[in-house]
Amino acid sequence: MQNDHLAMPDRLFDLLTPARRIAVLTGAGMSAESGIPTFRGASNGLWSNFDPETLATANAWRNDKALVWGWYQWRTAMVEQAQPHEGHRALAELSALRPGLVVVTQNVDDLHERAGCLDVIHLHGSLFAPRCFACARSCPHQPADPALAARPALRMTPPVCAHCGGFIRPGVVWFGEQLPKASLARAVQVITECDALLVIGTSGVVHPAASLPGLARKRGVPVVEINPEPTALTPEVDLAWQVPAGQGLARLMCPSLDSI
Ligand code: BV8
Ligand code: ZN
Repeated sequence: MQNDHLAMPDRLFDLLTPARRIAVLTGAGMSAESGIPTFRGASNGLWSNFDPETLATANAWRNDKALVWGWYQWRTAMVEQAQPHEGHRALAELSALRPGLVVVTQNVDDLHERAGCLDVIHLHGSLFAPRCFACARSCPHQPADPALAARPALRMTPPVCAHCGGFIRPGVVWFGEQLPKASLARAVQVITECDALLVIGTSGVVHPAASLPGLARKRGVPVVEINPEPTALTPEVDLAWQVPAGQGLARLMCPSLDSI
């Protein structure tokens, strides 16, 4: 075994090379190397200063919309200043080699799209699709003030809907809310029909997303996890490559680009 801790497991090629319909399930760890805190990360996790139950729920919004809106403006400012990393770009390259590749993401950022991935399913919505809490009408995304990236707990009054005067909410799926039906249905279809599944940067604790890899697994489709830490999904995967997404995916795509 090479002493390079990033050494690609030999089996990875055997599992991926024959695949023509690759599906990729990503979580917050996929954006970590772009500087976006993960949800459950040790020190700088998004939840380290806040508890999901106090912020990412409709009740939190009803109780303190200024705190919730300020938290999402902080996150939006961070994402707007972030850049896709080599792992995002490697997935875009892989999608050019395997045109059927679909990214199913739990993330609400736009880094996959900015890296060039053309088919991205957002299971948990997007920071860039705000809508009215009262009448559900979408409203145009306004870029966040870049200065907000340094102010995670600033309270901010949300804008109001031009149509009904209700408050505008982030276009994300909160805990206790149903996932968008069409996105979930297509994600189930894509993962049910894929011939290889990459699971990247997710702790596998949030449902129903965490149950998606099982749909591939039970059909005997190779499931490969890329995550520096073991997760709730690790026991179920065929291969756990414990490396960061950016470094691992870049290694996967180069120099072996033409042999995938
Ligand atoms: C639903 C958008 C049902 C918002 C998110 C009570 C009532 C209703 C439902 C429930 C309930 N109790 C439990 C549930 C189910 C609940 C759930 O699963 N809760 C969990 C906490 C137990 N699910 C829901 O509520 C879902 N809805 O069930 O509705 C229903 C039915 C009928 C009628 C009404 C309702 C909705 C879930 C969606 C919640 N919204 N996000 C926002 O962003 O603010 S979830 C949030 O967690 C993010 O989307 C995030 O992506 C997601 C999952 O977390 P991960 O992505 O895995 O991130 P995490 O930090 O945990 O892990 C990071 C990983 O990356 C780690 O493994 C780390 O090792 C790794 N990593 C770190 N660095 C790197 C890396 N990997 C690679 N490279 C690196 N460099
Ligand atoms: Zn409205």
